[in-house]
Amino acid sequence: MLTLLTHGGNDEFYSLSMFCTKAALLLQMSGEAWQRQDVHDPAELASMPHSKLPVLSDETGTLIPDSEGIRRFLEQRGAEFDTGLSAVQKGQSRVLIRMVDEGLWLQLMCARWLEEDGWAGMRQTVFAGVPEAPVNEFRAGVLEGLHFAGHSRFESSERLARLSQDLTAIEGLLGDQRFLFGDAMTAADCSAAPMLQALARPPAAPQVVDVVQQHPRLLAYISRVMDRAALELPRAA
Ligand SMILES: N[C@@H](CCC(=O)N[C@@H](CS)C(=O)NCC(=O)O)C(=O)O
Repeated sequence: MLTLLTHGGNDEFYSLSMFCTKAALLLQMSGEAWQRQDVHDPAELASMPHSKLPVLSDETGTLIPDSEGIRRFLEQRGAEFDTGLSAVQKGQSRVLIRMVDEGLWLQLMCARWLEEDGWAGMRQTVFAGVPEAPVNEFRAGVLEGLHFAGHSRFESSERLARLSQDLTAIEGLLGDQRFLFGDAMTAADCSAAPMLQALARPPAAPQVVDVVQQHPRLLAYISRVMDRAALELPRAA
């Protein structure tokens, strides 16, 4: 059986990491037998390839890092995530996935780690009970990364304006459809729904949550994907 190593969740999130939730959705769509195991020990996290989660452990104990690495691994075993999509739609899906995983992800990092009220929420959830010094040191590293990427150099209002543009674009692609490419879930939904959900509720900063709340069609879409996932996805062993 495959084991997905994940960050923990709570009542609001299957996992506080949207990439772990993405990998769980991909595994569920693949039809493979799998279980979830949460990693709580920082030393165990540090020992993972890339020192990040999600990581998939296969039947031989081989570790496959990164949600896109996990997707590729599942496809190599026969899974199809974009059944029925044309070549153009497959191209659109790839563009969308990169935009979500790499563009909206930076927005989420700013919303949770940079904005002070987002960070206060992180201290009460993800880092509840964790001593101040190592958490602050880790945050400083994240903020350095956001400075290098450039996102933290913008005014908050500029970040919010760009977020609004991106959400409007995704809402336009979704239109009246149930999922991003029609009536059935595809790989793009596995990326988009968890990321949008993470932006739509704390610990994302309130001003970011407010921007997402202005997109009721996206909110309905998030529920469509994630409410079913909450019922179907395995809980941590
Ligand atoms: N590109 C990776 C990103 C995974 C990722 O950023 N994981 C974060 C949590 S959302 C993590 O484990 N961070 C731990 C660390 O940086 O120490 C994917 O798609 O899986």
